[in-house]
Amino acid sequence: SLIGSDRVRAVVGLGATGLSCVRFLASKGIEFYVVDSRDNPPGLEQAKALCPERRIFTGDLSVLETLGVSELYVSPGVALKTPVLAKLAERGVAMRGDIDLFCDYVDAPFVAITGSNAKSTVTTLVALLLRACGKNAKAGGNLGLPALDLLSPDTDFYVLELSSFQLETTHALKADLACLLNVSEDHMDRYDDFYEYQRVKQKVYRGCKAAVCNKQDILTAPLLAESTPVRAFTTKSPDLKEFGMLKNGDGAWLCRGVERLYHTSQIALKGSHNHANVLASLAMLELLGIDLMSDGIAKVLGEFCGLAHRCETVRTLRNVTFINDSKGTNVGATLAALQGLGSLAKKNILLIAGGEGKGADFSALTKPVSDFVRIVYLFGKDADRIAEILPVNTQVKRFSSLDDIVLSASQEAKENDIVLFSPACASLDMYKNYEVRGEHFARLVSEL
Ligand code: UMA
Ligand code: ADP
Repeated sequence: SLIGSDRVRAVVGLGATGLSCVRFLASKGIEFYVVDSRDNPPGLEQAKALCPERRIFTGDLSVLETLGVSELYVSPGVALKTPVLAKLAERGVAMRGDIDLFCDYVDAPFVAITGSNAKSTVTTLVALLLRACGKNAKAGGNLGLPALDLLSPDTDFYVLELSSFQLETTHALKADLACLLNVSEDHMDRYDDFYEYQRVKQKVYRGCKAAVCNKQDILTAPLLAESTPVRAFTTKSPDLKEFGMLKNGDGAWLCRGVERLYHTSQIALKGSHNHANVLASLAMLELLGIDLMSDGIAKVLGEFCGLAHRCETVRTLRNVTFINDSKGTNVGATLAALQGLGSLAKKNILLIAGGEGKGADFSALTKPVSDFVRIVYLFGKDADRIAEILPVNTQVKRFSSLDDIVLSASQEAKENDIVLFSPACASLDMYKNYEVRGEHFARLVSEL
């Protein structure tokens, strides 16, 4: 029925997502147009090999108004509020995305993971844990490999990281297991207000068969039929059936109810925010019917120390630890880094922040900065906006480049200090992406 000739389809955007849609539709023998607002989008040459050139339009989206389209596959980087798209939606044109298309065709169980932060870490960890238990698990989505490119026979589980942009264009997700990790402000340049963003994040639960939510974040609570199994995780002591932590000695036990599963000393990921991530992953595995105490799981937990640019220790020099958290592109991530690594007694963090703030409200940082940070170094487009919310007794230094900041921080750091690069902002004002920014920081630190 998807090959009906009554439907006129167009792929909007020719980046990673658009190309995956092009490949997929072409492989099914379905005809489509391709439109991108850029003159020379990244996927143009590859698209030309799969779609007649007369059906490809670049440089402007308004051509869509003349093509008689009924169904669009809109890339996540293109806002549905773009005037041409808004106008077409009003006329009844379906605004779909690659994930919607994935859901039409997927024939193995899939896990959908979203949240303002920790998506990539948890998606990767869940896939690693499933593989350690002998399952053929494929991970992708916002993580990098587009969802449609994952589809292949013999897959036991698909593990998808979904962004709010992808959820906007997904109408019938119906995941076998859905998880909303946390909700804090992000991408406020794409949403009218925080409520709109929250509503989009909640779409991950739509029609799901089982769910995992964060007990410490009410905005993640799902509204589901009583019969749908739900597991909650918390970094505090858990109730029956919940996943949580019980303090023990220098660390704590990760528990299911009162049952002790793993001690924090057995877990390579550090920081309480990362313990929350492990608990969320274990809760998901349980709902997928996996034995949580297998050797494979213990091995992965003992080895996986996180992805690059996420609270990654890049060097310890004269007893000063330099941490690259360039993926801290919003307030929630920097908050977690400060709470996860900070110590009230020591107040030993030198925080480097700034960049493109995406219209965020930075005020949630006032308290943790006051609690854990001795000096704040600011740079980038929204440095002034961050400066406004800093506590009056905090030393603040402003620089135009990261080079000068790293030099200054290395001179001012004392033994046992942590120099934390967690910008709370996107990188796009000064860098190609967060990775290039993080590599710049790591290089500067290595040259000290
Ligand atoms: N663009 C145009 N005109 C167009 C189409 C796109 O100017 O017609 C611009 C967009 O505004 C954006 C850029 O092109 O600046 C890329 O957008 P895209 O939709 O083509 O992106 P893809 O290459 O398809 O990559 C997307 C995700 N990107 C975004 O959501 C912006 C990737 O997540 C994801 O890995 C990939 O699909 C595969 O699923 C990246 C990301 O930054 C890592 N995600 C955001 C985040 O994590 O915060 C949501
Ligand atoms: P996402 O894919 O959602 O951006 P990542 O795993 O890439 O998530 O991590 C993004 C940022 O969030 C990093 O700065 C990381 O240190 C931080 N982070 C990791 N776990 C958590 C958590 N549980 N709560 C808040 N922030 C977190």
